[in-house]
Amino acid sequence: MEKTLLSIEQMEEINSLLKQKAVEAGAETWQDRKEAQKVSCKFGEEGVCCRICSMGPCRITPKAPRGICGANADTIAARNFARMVAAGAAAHSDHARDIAHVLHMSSENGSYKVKDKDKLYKLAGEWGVSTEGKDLYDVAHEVAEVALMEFGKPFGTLRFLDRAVDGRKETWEKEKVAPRAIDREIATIMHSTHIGCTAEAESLVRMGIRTGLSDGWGGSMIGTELTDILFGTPTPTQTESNLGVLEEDMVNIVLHGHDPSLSEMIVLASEDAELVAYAKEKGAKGINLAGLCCTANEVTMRHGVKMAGNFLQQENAVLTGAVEAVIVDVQCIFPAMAALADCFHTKFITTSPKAKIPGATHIEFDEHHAFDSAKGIVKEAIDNYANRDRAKVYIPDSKQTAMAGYSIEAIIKQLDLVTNSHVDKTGTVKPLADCIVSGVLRGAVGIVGCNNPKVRPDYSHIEIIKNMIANDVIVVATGCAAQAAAKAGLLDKEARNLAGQGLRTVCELVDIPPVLHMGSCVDISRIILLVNAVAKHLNMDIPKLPVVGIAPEWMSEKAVAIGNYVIGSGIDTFLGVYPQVTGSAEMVDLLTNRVEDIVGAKFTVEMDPAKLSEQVLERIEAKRTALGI
Ligand code: BF8
Ligand code: SF4
Repeated sequence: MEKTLLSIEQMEEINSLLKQKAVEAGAETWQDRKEAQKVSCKFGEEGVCCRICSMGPCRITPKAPRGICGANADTIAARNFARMVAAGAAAHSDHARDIAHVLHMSSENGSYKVKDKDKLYKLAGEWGVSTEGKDLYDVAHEVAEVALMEFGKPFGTLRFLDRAVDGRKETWEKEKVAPRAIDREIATIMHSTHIGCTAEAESLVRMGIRTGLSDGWGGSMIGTELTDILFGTPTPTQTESNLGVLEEDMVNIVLHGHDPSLSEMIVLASEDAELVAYAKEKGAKGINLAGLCCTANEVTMRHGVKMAGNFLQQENAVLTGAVEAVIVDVQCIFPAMAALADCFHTKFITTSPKAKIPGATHIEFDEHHAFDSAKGIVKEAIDNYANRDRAKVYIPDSKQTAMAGYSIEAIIKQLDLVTNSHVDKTGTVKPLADCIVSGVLRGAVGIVGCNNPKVRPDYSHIEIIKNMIANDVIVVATGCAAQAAAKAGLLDKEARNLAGQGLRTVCELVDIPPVLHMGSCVDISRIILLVNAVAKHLNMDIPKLPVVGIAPEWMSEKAVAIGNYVIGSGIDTFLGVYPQVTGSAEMVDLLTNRVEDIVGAKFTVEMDPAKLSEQVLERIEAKRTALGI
């Protein structure tokens, strides 16, 4: 037990040692910049600064309660919030669009192939794409085309809404928040928040939910499905986590970003015999890949690639002095990484025209020659091995074993271990639903999202997770929250010893850890579908279930889009960091109260992880009481 768990204090001690390395190297890190940004702008913090037109910027104060056009605090905060949703949905969905294009270019002899044929054919069936007598790749291309149409189709609502439990569909229709085409929802927000359009906070909140849903039940869901089709549906995989996964005597490559169409090819290239031999020629024992942020989640789920860490760990990876290349694509990449890499031998390689960063080495990834392109990038890293300055190397002695890769399919397979096939159908969520109804599990929470220096990084994730499992609440995690859990050892099966008796028994019977790694942030669509499956099984709408979403350290616009689709899906969502709307009493009331009348769920904000945990447990028990279970 001792060896698998790492305390927050131990993590912080490692961070301080690495910070010391930064000082020695004359390198700046996020802690320095946070210090320099100490006095944050109150107007920005409260969401009441508007710079939507060039008559402004206008800032709301008691003496100036309206901008030049007359917009008040409610309008301004609501517009700013809605634009965050639009940007977040755009990021997730544009990632998904790229994956759809990759599926469209997949072929028998190309770099990209179909790995999960069953999933492709299932989706083809769901979308009415005929498969009979057709070549596998013709089906793949047609499915990709249908997916691409979801972004801009002129009529109707998103296809995946059909998957939802009846209560959700009815609510979305009644409240007019059923998303139409994904791009359309994003464009509508940009239009409606232009000067002189919507001034009413409630309608902006509704638009935010609809656009959020276009991400959760659109872009993100398409991203997850098509990624599984191309690269395989994740299965439980053992891996290791934290900076101790870097190797002294190997070429260390850190993969950072989000899009598996790059990272999958880098994984293949790093296993290429010719390149491994080349690395050996250069004096290394081989090539060692490690992931950061959501890319880590993607490649660990499908290949067991080790995880170097989460969002606020990205600079630490370079500070080890042992990384030959950080290869990035899109999202959550500090622009500061370029200057930081310059203080070491590390090559910071950008690959996407959507995320160019000054000071980086830009090698554009060519998806049409994906494998060769990836090989070229990996070769850059190998060539850099000779430049490593051994005197600067410090690889912390910390790595925890972790289980990752719990797709819904994988979870159901584990649940089948306790399904009596003489009585019940296998391949369903019934055992999970039974455990919740009987009270063996009090409920389930999804813990997701980023790191944020506004709170003690990783501490909130870890404390809340521990509190949940100790109280027999099973946890599913994605994104940087999952990485925090991994670093602390909470994704190890042994962590079941920290669980309450009910959860521990379930974990033993079903052979799972108490915290299930379900993937990247795009894969929150998996969590939504799992909850939806339980709701369908129990024949009730999602808001009734003792299920809660928590984003203890969220920071990105993507997280705002996610929050909106999680509440839109009927799941109460607890945030550990305040959204920038507090300058508007109406927005606070809408998000933490009135929105419940619209979609059956609302936000709660609490920065203290102990108090937040208590409130979550109370909410779960209140839902149980209401159900009479
Ligand atoms: O999409 S949890 S810091 S890495 S935004 Fe970014 Fe936040 Fe991490 Fe993945 Ni998600
Ligand atoms: Fe000011 Fe209105 Fe322009 Fe915003 S839209 S900057 S509140 S004038």
